[in-house]
This record gives sequence, structure tokens and C-alpha cells, in this order.
Amino acid sequence: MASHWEEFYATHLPPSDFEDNRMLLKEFCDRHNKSGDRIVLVTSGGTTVPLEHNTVRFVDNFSAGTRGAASAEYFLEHGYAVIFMHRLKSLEPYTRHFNGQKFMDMLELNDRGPNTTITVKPDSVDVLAPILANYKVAQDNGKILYVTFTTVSDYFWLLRSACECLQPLGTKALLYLAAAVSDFYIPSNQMPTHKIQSGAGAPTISLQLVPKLLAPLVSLWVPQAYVVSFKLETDESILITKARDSLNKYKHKLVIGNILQTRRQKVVFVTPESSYEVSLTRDQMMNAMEIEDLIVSNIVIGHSDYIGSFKY
Ligand code: 9Z3
Repeated sequence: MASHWEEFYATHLPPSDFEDNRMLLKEFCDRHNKSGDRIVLVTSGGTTVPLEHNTVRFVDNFSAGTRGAASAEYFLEHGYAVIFMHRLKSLEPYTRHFNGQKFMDMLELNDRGPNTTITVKPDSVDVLAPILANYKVAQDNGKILYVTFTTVSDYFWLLRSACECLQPLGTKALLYLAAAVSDFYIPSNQMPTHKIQSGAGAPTISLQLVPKLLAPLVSLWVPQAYVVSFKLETDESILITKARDSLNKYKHKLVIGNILQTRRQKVVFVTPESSYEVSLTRDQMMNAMEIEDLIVSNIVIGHSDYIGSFKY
């Protein structure tokens, strides 16, 4: 009998841009594998759960993709090549610093006539310059690949494809699964084609459990990779137990637990051997340090030890 995840792929079509993304992923992984680089797959942002095939309405979640976008920058600083697999229109590395009005406020409009010029305000140059410099380095050296998903089904197709391309990297591949993936969805064959009509009264919408992809991912798709997953809870008293359950079940390397309200200040690292908190001090917060800086530094050490343990 086919397993839950196999059934999923057999009954859901890939997204229309799937082949293009597959080729991009393959080229990126082959190139960096040849150069001996480490590659991290960062997943980021929330997934949507459409209620109709011709989608007017969908179920969504809170994630803006801050964690993933910030982490991608820190991985690049540590020399990793980055596959940034993110929800379309969620935050992206580098541009996240200039979201919305922030960008406009950095600019100055000079001479409103035919000779209009736009300049960056002097005090914004200090902010913009280092970010722009890092962006250019990543871009010019082909160190980052952006691929996007929207629905939970798109995410599933893209994740498996990225894993297939990462498999040849063995232990040099790192998976950093920070996307907030829906646990529930409406299977394709149970979804109405057209917009749900209000005339028929309030609909009863029945969601099903999505298959847990960590199972085939760890045991079949990238068995040698260093796999890190995130566990989000709102009740602190169950966080470590849930993280440890996940680790015992899927046998990957690390679960990072976080609580919705405090996720920017602290997380808990749960490994098979131990659990410890990683948090920002008051001083670090005052200096606008980001917790992703600490998270990524810790993971890079763990990944290096892991690669090292295969050398003898
Ligand atoms: C996380 O826990 C991420 O840290 C956040 C980041 C989504 C909280 P933001 O985008 O938030 O920076 O606002 N991601 C994983 C959440 C998740 O759905 N995990 C699944 C679970 O908890 C398993 S992999 O069951």
C-alpha cells in the first residue's frame, strides 16, 4: 500500500513553474557541489491552503518569513550557498531591511522639475551600503537561488525536488526548515472547482492532515544531510516534549523550538543528547542584534562537527 506522502504526489499535480524550478535547482546544486561548497536549503514563510481550485479563498498563517530571510543572510556570511525557498511575496534576504515606507524614507527627491534626481539621504547611506555590498557579493558570485511556492502543494513538490538535487552533496547539504507549513489541507479531489457560493448557506469545510514529509526526507531523499526542523508552539509547557517527539520520530539532527510570542528573543535547541536555550541578552537586543545570527552560528558549528565525524 502506498504511504500517505506517496499518495499525495500521486494525486496532486505539480505547479506550473515546477520544471523551470527543477532545472534551476539542479544547475545550482551541481555547480556548488563541483566547487566543494556547502549548500543550505532555507525554507521560509507560510503556505496557503486553497478552498477552491479556481482559488478565491484560502486558509493562511501568520508567518512573514522574517526568520528565513534573516537566516539566509547569516548563512551567506558563513560561506554557504543558499537555496532560498520561500512563499511568494514573503520577506527576502537584504530587501527585508527596506520593506514598505522604510525605503521611501531613505530617499531624497531633488529639484522637482525636468532635472529631477533622487539621492540616498546621507544618514541612510551607512545603513544601505553594507547591506547593498553583501547583496552584490551574493548575487555576483551566484551564491543564492530564489525559488517560490504559495500553496502547501507547491511547497511539497518543490521540497522534494530540492532534496533530489541536494542528495549528491551528502553531508555538505544542510536543510533549515523554517517555513510555517500548514498541518491541514483539502485534498485536490475534495476541492470544489469554482468559488464556493453563499446562497447554499454556510459551508462545512473539512480539512485533512497533510503527510509528514520529514519522514521520507530524512530516511530516503537526503539521508546524509544535516537536517534542522523548527517546532512552533503557543503553550510553553509542551514545547520541549513536542520537539523531542519529533526528533525521536524522524531521527534528524536538531529541532529548534520556539514560542509564537517570544520567537524573536529566544529559541530552544533540542538534539538527541540535550536541550539548551539560545537567547539574546538585553544588550544584544538594544544593539539590534538578531537571534538568527546566534541560531545560524550554532548550527554552522554543529554542521561542521557532523561533516568532520564522517572523515575518519
Ligand atoms: C518556525 O517555527 C519559525 O521559526 C517561524 C518563524 C514560522 C515561527 P516568522 O516567519 O516566524 O519569522 O514570523 N517554523 C516552523 C513552524 C512549523 O510549522 N513547524 C512544524 C510544526 O511545528 C513542523 S516542521 O509542527
